Formats: sequence, structure tokens, C-alpha cells
Amino acid sequence: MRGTLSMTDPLPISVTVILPTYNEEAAVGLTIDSIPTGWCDEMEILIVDGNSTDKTREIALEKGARVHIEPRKGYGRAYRTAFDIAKGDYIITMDADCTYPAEVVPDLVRKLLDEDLDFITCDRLTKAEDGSMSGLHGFGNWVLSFTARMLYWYGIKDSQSGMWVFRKSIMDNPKMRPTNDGMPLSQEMKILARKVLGKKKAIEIAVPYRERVGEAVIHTWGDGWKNLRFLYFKRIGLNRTRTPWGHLEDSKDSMKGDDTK
Ligand SMILES: Nc1nc2c(ncn2[C@@H]2O[C@H](COP(=O)(O)OP(=O)(O)O)[C@@H](O)[C@H]2O)c(=O)[nH]1
Ligand SMILES: [Mg+2]
Repeated sequence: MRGTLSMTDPLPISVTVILPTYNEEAAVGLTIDSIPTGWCDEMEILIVDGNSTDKTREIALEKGARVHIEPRKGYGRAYRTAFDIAKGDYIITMDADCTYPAEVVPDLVRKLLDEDLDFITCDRLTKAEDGSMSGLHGFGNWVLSFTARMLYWYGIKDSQSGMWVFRKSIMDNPKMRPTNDGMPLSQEMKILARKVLGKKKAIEIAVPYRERVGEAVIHTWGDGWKNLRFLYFKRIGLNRTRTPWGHLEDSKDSMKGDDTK
């Protein structure tokens, strides 16, 4: 397959870029603007919003994004809905806070196609820019990544990265569907990908990482602890799913013509 795709023609594929949002009015517009256009046949920008109380949804709609409201709380919950409703055959995920390098998206998708991969996770630690991760978060990340490597032996450097590129079809396999509704979904994605898809099809690539725009929702100690507990519980098969896979039938979605402002 390598080298069969032209660098100039748009890729003949449909893509969904998923951005979970909770009160990201300062950054959501900039994040959407930073996503390159014109490099693939169809592109959907899907905002899965946790009932923001600021102008997040309004800004996203103005920028032409699809807005789906997921009232159930949690970063993981947003993705477990988004993976179910995304229209594109290829999925890209990012935070809506300008930290991830949207400009590398076309290259990552091309790599996925050229090398016949199923899943790419982006490692932020190797190329992290100054100020992008505080000392405490850097340390916490190291502890979690180290623990995940020890418990799962899966060889991923950055277990907490929220930027992934994958074929939507991997979610057809119920074993590939993440179960956690919170921040631990991020490491669960990588654990499942390496386990179910294998190390040849699920790889890690280093990308730049930048300082956040807007306030973080993350609770350093609380989320760190939940992440660590998740790793141990999952290892011994004690992780529980609290809500079912997929979206709520009555959730508002701008694609259906609902008012999501
Ligand atoms: N829909 C939804 N999005 C959330 C929720 N919590 C966080 N997010 C979004 O998920 C992304 C990651 O959160 P962030 O605060 O950047 O976490 P960090 O990168 O780990 O510090 C951001 O775009 C948030 O707006 C939630 O409960 N629901
Ligand atoms: Mg973030």
C-alpha cells in the first residue's frame, strides 16, 4: 500500500474529528479553526458537549461544527457517545483546548492508510513544549505511564494522551469498546488497542504539545487517583461499566435539526 496515495489530491475518505467539550468558549473556536480542511473528501467536526454553561456550543455552531449534547458527565462518557454517532470512516480525537497539533492530522491519516494501520496514539511527552505540562502533571503522567507499562507490558510512552487516529470499524468489535466514563478512558483506549489490534496495527507517534487555552477541568489529585485505581482494577478484571455504550435517543443533535445552542 505504501506510496499509493498522492500527496496533493484529497484523500477519498470521510473523516470525523471529535472534540469533547465542557465550558471551552475560550478555545473551541481556535481549535476548530486549526483543523486543516480540503485534504479529504468529507469532514465532520463533531462537538460532544457536556451541557456547557458558557458559549461553547454557540461558537462551535457558528464555525460549522455538528453539536451533539451528551448530558451525562465525563470525558469518557463523551467519547463513548461520539464513537457511536460519528459519520466518518476515520476518527480523530483531540481536546478542544488548543493543546494538540491539529496541523499534523492529514499526515497521521495518510500514515494510517499508507501503512495499513488501525490505530495511532500521539505521544506528547517526547516533544512537549515549555509550559504545556506542569511539574506535578508531568510527574503524575510519568507515574501513570510507568504503572501502565508495568501492569500491561504494552510499551506505550504517553498513557494519558487524548489524540488518537483510527478506523471507525475497530469499534465494531465489542472488545474494542472502552468502558470507562471518566478520564481513565484515555489509557483504556491504548490498552485495548494494543491488546485487541496488536502492536503492529496500533502504534504510538510523537507529536508537539502546547500550553492550554482556557481553564482545565481536570482535578489533579482526584483524576490521578481514579486513573491509577482503574489500571489496577482493569488488570484484574474488576473494572465496571456504569452506563451503556452509545448515545441517548433523545439527545439533541444539530445534525437532526435540533436546537443545540
Ligand atoms: N462532554 C464533556 N467533555 C468534557 C468533560 N470533561 C472534560 N471535557 C473535555 O474533554 C477535554 C479534556 O479535558 P481537559 O480539561 O483538557 O483535561 P486534560 O487535558 O487532561 O487536562 C476538553 O476538551 C474538555 O472540555 C465532560 O464531563 N463532558
Ligand atoms: Mg486538555
